[in-house]
Amino acid sequence: MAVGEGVDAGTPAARLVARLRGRSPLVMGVLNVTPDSFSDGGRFIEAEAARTRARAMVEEGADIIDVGGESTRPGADWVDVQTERERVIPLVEALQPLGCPISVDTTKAEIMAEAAAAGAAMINDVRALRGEGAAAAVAASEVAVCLMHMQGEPRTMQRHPYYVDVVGEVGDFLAERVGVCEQHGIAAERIVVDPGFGFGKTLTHNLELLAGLEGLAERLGKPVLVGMSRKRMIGTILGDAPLDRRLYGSVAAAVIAVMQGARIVRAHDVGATRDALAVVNAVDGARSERTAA
Ligand code: YH5
Repeated sequence: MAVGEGVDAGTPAARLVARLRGRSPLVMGVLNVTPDSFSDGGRFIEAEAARTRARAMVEEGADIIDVGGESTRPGADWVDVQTERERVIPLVEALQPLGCPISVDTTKAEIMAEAAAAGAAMINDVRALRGEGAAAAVAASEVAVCLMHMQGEPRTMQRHPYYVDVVGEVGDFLAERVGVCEQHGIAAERIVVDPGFGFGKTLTHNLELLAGLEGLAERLGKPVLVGMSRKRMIGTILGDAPLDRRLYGSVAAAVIAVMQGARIVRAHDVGATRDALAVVNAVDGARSERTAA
């Protein structure tokens, strides 16, 4: 094999896009780099803590690390470009030696371009590249992109979520965004879609989306990413369980999603999620053997 060939060849983005063509589920570990208002540790301590956490997630089997410097939780505040740049770009560079593809959770075109140049493999955009210049920034790079559905804006989206047919409307939106991306010259194989659990949705909407995920995946013909880990939908199902009591419910939701065709699970608890998905994947392997026989 010539130098530069083989499974490890190419840029992080090209290697991730190659894995998206496969069948096995991937775990995306959540790495939050928004400073919490209670610790005034300073930039260096924060960066060191983020690297330690990333290393631990890789050891637990993360296939992708999702770095987010712009909080998108319900009610969260807007972060300016310079603050987000300082939080995210040095970290993308510092995480390259881990050899794990890095995804950057951002809605800003400047951050997208700089993250791609710093070695990111994926842009994870909760606004599905609707921001000014975002689609062009992704098109000018070779990163994969996750297009997420959101109704409304993070600050207010949970006030009055409303749909006539949530699965149909989320599918229409994602199909339209896939079209826009392809018109910008983003190759079809680089695109991942996400129904956006909890982003402008009631518990009933989230459950309808999860129940209808297989149809959504078939309709869109793209790898589906899901993020339900520790979210309120899990807490509510469990009788208002606090964040630290949502692990088993989150893992169950991940299993249900992957059994219906989801390919990437965004999760805080990487080891637990990876083990659960290994079981789903083993059964899928046996099913393929039976249908091939
Ligand atoms: C997602 O679904 N979610 S950030 C509230 C929580 C717990 C977790 C109250 N970025 C997604 O993780 N990107 C986020 O408890 C995402 N898909 C994609 N692609 C929100 C989050 C969270 C919010």
